Amino acid sequence: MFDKNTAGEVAGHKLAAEKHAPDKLFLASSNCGKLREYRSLAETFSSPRRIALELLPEIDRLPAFAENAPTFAENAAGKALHYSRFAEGLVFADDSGLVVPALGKAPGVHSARYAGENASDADRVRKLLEELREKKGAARQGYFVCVIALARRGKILGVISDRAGGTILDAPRGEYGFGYDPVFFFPMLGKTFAEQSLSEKNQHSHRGKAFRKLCDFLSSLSPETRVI
Ligand code: ITT
Repeated sequence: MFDKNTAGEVAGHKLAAEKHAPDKLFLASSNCGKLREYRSLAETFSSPRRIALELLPEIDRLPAFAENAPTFAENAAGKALHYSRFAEGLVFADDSGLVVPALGKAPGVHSARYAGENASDADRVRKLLEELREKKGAARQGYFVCVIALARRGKILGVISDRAGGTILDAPRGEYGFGYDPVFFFPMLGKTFAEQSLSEKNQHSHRGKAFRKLCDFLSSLSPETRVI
């Protein structure tokens, strides 16, 4: 049995330990490209607090979330809420995509399914280039959007977003990245996202910028909110 003082000390030590423990975050995603980027981001950019990032266990066996909303924010929030019911602790989801204003904001929220349900990255890129075949100059401008939603046991704690602007080339370039990266030319570095190393892309990308905001947001939460 603890006396009152000992119990108080134990609680104090526990809180102090939790203060210094990394924030454990579960990523709810079936996209390997996103997972690779978030793993690297969590290792590199988690200052001022460390982040221990893990893929949500058994995500592929859980009931899927249907991303049918008209905005990235609604889809990200819905996904995070849905999957947070299957885990103890903090769960985040990302809804992201490429927006081309000259195509009426397509592929946009439909980026993953732009060329049909079972299409590959190469199919999606092919379709995008086909739609842009007659477009020149400013009409080939586009931007990636990333919305991250953070949830805990069926409650949204925050929704954060950022974007990265560039132009769409008329042929793929580069071996890295995923999705539309080989045709997304980022003028500041003079390369496509697929010609950039993981750390270069993470420094400038929609996902990298949104993740750094997420880290700041996490540090602003009280220790009681952060821990399981
Ligand atoms: P989860 O929902 O399981 O996370 P998903 O691939 O279905 O995986 P989204 O609904 O957010 O994810 O769709 C994002 C699509 O947008 C993705 O499949 C790519 O085609 C594209 N995309 C998003 N971020 C990208 C990036 O950094 N580089 C290239 N393409 C990207």
